Amino acid sequence: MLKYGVILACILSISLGAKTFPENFLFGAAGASYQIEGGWDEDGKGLSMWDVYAHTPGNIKNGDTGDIACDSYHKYKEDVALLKQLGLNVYRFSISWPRILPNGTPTQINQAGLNYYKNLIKELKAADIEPLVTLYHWDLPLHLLELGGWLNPRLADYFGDYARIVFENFGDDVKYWITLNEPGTTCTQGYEAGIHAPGLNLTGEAVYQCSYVSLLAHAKAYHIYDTEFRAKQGGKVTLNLACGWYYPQTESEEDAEAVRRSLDFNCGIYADPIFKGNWPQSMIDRIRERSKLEGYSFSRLPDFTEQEKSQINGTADYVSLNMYTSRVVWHISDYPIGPIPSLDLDLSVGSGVDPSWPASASSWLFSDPPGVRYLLNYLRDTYNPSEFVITENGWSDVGDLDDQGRIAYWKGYLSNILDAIVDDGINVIGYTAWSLLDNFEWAEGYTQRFGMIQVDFNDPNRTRTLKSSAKWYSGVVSTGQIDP
Ligand code: GOI
Repeated sequence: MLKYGVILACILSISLGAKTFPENFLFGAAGASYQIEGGWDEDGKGLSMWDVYAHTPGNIKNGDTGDIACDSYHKYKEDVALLKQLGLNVYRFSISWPRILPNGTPTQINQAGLNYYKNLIKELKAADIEPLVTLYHWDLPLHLLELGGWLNPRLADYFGDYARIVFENFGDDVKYWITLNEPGTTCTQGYEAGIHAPGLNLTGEAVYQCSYVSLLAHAKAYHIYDTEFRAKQGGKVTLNLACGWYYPQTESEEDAEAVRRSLDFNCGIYADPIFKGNWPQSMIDRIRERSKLEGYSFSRLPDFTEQEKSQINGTADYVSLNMYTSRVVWHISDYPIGPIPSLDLDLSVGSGVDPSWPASASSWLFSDPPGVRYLLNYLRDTYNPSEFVITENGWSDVGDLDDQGRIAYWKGYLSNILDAIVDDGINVIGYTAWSLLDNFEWAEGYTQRFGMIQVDFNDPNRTRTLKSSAKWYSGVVSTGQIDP
């Protein structure tokens, strides 16, 4: 009966012109090691900077940690069964660097760590679910933090050695790789704002050094894949980009400039180097100028050598885009030079939101569905990548099972993504919703929930329960249409 209903609905909607996602579109969900695995000190895993940061009192709401999280280290089979039950065909997860290399270096390889991911991938393959794997989603081995973390250019070499071990072990089964998740978030929240690990407030300086080192590390891993693995493994590698969309507050030329600067400082900072071989010109010019006025003999934004430019240029086989929200921005006439430089002073943009946008439980996240379509068009026009995967997009609330706010959000964003595909001809080949499970939301602990599946963090079993949005999303996946 239900089957005929679905067929009838399909015929009706085709005749009414409802749009359909492409035949082989990858529909899935995402998660990340520190946010879901737990098992923080099990079976030979080393410490990451997030273990230490979360264990330090005062850093995380309610003193929460990722020590157990969703316990996916033990419950991964249940996670895969849920993905399968929902009919999803791609799972985005990340590998914990210190679970495989306890001190971050190849001097010790933890077989139990390799086995965990081998088993997870085997389980996914058996369920016909494509793994989309992030090598690094913020859990840096502590030893490498002590060696300078993302401020030490040698981190690129360490990351390359780690990437090689991952490609060697899993590359036969993984065709979509992401090197680093949202380097911009680590560099701004971890080194500028100091509210993510490693908790440093080295404003206006470390943020750019961190971005520079992140790009070197990404490029190192990309070329290792290219020269040692691509021919036999045939996968794709990219750097993840977290971009928002920006609207000008007024029609003025200054506010139009503020939009361009916001795109450059937040998105172009990584997209320009990997697609065009250098920082956005607005960043080069502004940071050099302000550094000079501050008395520096060099720019706080590191210059790339010609060799580095060519090493970084062209290191994206596809775009992995995390997109959540939009901002309304306005120009601030250049901030006066002061004793403490910062990215905000360099950027000189004010920002807010449109009062009509629904607010989530996260202070920064508002729903503006058309923003994703504008952004996809902008990225296509600016960088002309061959394909896009939207690797994160999601909504936070406080965890209710009947999560109508999340459904409304995903409905709006997916409709706009579908319009971008069908009407604008943009090659979006996949979408992994953030997130499969409620999980450890970094500095917010477990106070904000992004999952389509609820996890009971008070229950030692970490019982998983489908929310309304999971059922709704499952319908989209099975019909390829937004409102079947
Ligand atoms: C992902 O990062 C991540 O990959 C996942 O692991 C994670 O679980 C998931 O998202 C969900 O969070 C109030 C201009 C205070 C400057 C409001 C505009 C600070 C600063 C709003 C807008 C926003 C998600 C910090 C990407 C960092 C939150 C990137 C989202 C800082 C604000 C702002 C605000 C602003 N971002 N992050 N911020």
